[in-house]
Amino acid sequence: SPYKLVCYYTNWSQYREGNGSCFPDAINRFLCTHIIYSFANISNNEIDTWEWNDVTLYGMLNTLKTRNPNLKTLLSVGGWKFGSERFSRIASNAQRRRTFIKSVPPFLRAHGFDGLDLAWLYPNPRDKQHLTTLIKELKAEFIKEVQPGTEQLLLSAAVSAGKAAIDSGYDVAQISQHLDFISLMTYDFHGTWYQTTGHHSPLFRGQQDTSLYRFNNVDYAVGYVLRLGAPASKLLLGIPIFGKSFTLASSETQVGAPVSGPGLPGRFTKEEGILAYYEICDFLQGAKVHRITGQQVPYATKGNQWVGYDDEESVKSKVQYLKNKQLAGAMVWALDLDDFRGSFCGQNLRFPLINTIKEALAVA
Ligand SMILES: *[C@@H]1O[C@H](CO)[C@@H](O)[C@H](O)[C@H]1NC(C)=O
Ligand SMILES: *[C@@H]1O[C@H](CO)[C@@H](O)[C@H](O)[C@H]1NC(C)=O
Ligand SMILES: CC(=O)N[C@H]1CO[C@H](CO)[C@@H](O)[C@@H]1O
Repeated sequence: SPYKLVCYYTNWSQYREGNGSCFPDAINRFLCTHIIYSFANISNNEIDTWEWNDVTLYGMLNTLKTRNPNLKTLLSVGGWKFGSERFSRIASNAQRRRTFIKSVPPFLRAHGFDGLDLAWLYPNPRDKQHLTTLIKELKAEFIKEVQPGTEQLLLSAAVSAGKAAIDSGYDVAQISQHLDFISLMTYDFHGTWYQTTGHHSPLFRGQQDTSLYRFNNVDYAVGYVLRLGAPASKLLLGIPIFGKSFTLASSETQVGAPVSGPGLPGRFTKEEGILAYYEICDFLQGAKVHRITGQQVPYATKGNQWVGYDDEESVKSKVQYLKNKQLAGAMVWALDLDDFRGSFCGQNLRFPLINTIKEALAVA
């Protein structure tokens, strides 16, 4: 397939209980073209591990390449817990930036990674220029660092798909020039802050969406980032392997129904308002499934719980969409949220949802 399939793996999935626990050796080495390990820390302005056993896990991940030499692995730095402040401090100061940038290639090479992914969530207007400088200087360092017999390190970034966050944080045209690919996080468009049910990753604008919601869909975000100057050939469409759930406030269950808060935590992911795809497979037993007309995504309800998620049909629509737009491929968050054991979704197939994406990308 000419398309990229870039898959995140999260360092904390190892701690989920029982069959939710996911180590990198559970990953099928031919599933994705790129795997991104999230997240690394920065300490004393240098890239650093986060978990006590990260180095062991880096090793486990990178041995996947021994039987698939085409597989590329990247290390992602940042994330929500890391926050934005510390990135700001480093990126805004030439000395600190230099220290960070210098620390990256030896660290990646020592642990067998092929590149770096920046997960700065999220740069604000004061950071915009500094982010561009950071990316430009990282790329220059990667170019300088290449030795005969080694390939140039890859550089990518995860970018918000929210219009306001894009406007404040990113000089899209500038950063695109220096990045090998851009992962657009086209999900989390809807949450409890709206106090109503709604899908967090609809492909298109909904029929009832008022002006307030009109930017909150995949189609708008992709079109916007392309208009701002991101080349389609570098842009990846983010597909969530999770759903966002709500607790209903009344007997109403349609899109736009009032909610009293996030949905109940999943048995394994244990976080309110979010369910892994494999937890959704469980939830669907005895649930009512509906498709949202025009938005091409499903939601399911059971009792007072409501979840908007992606299934095989919706990911196929998204893949068709990205092909129509001639994008570079898909990014998925995250490997460990799919049915990686093949024991929850009833097909005895490991990674059913990501496999569906892979197969859809491969169809000519
Ligand atoms: C990450 O780095 C910061 C700054 O050095 C440090 O305070 C923090 O403990 C580190 N986090 C972990 C989990 O190692
Ligand atoms: C984990 O899944 C296997 C089937 O794949 C099942 O036999 C086993 O009981 C499950 N373990 C737990 C703790 O649920
Ligand atoms: C950056 C990040 O979120 N790292 C996580 C790695 O896993 C540990 C353990 O679960 C989390 O505490 C970290 O937050």
